[in-house]
Amino acid sequence: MARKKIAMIGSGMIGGTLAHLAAMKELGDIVLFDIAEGVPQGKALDLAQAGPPEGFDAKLKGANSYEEIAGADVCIVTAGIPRKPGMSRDDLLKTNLNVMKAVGEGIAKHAPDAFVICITNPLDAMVWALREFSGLPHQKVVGMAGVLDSSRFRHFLAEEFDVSVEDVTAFVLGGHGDTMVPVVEYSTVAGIPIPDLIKMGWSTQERIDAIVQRTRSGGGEIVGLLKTGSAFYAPATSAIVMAESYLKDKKRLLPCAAHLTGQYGVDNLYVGVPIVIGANGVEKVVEIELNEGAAANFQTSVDAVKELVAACKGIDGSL
Ligand code: TXD
Repeated sequence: MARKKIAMIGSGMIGGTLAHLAAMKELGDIVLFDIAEGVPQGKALDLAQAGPPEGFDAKLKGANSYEEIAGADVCIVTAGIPRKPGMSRDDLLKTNLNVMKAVGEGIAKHAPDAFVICITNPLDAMVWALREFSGLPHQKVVGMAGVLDSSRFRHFLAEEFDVSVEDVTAFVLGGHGDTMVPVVEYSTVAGIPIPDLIKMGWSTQERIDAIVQRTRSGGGEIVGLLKTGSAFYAPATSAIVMAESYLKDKKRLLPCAAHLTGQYGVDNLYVGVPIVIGANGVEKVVEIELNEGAAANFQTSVDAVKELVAACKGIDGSL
């Protein structure tokens, strides 16, 4: 069986980490693409030299031309500028929208059969725009945010309950950002829902509320600490989980920004919902029942995404 080809569009902090993880997991041969000259080539060479001690076989190549991504099975897009301290995700809109245009056209021309995972912020608007610019089928273009947001939630919950992260499942819906909706009722420790754990005295509503709040501003907390740039280890790992589910047809049920066509009462918008990712891309959008509070929060989140998409249309008349 020939090796798969994975293209990282953007070879910055997340792009480099993605390449490292993909190589370590032997998901395929890797192309690191960037507009910065030397950076993708340098990272590719450095990572290739990590192969012998680790024992992975993967070809790594750096590129400044889209021709090099030809025939990629998966493209993971991080191209753009990251959020700086004090900068909101929405400030990034204009610059990154232009980047999505170039990337969308490059993928359409050279890797039209790829499964595309967008990471660039503001995520829900960028993945929508990337899909529009690329013209790829909607089920082949998704955004990564929910896996990361739910990982943050799981981490905080595992710490709170002093149990393994493996046994904590968590659900986060909605847009990436301050309007994300962590669903406490669907979050569990080994199947025991959090509200039951509160009744059992494992935690209190106040402490869980604080964890929810910390999850919502999880990205900002890291930006504030790093001062130059944003989180990259957990975002890269989260996107690799999605890529792996596609490449291995694992059919994992993951919260991702997916194109909705009426589900949750939303039409033609990318919002974070549970989906099944398999060999066909998005194979199912899972519509779970939301309680009143979660439904209201979800709506706020949808409205925020709608606003961003409207702003994109205002900036680029072709959208
Ligand atoms: O959950 C999530 N979705 C996110 C999103 C979590 C964390 C960070 N998130 C966003 O990912 C962040 O706000 C950024 O928009 C992206 C990428 O973050 P990263 O930390 O990797 O940013 P870097 O290190 O600045 O890398 C971006 C690279 C950099 O090397 C630029 O030279 C390159 O993108 N770049 C381009 N590459 C190709 N084509 C174009 N046009 C281009 N413009 C910049």
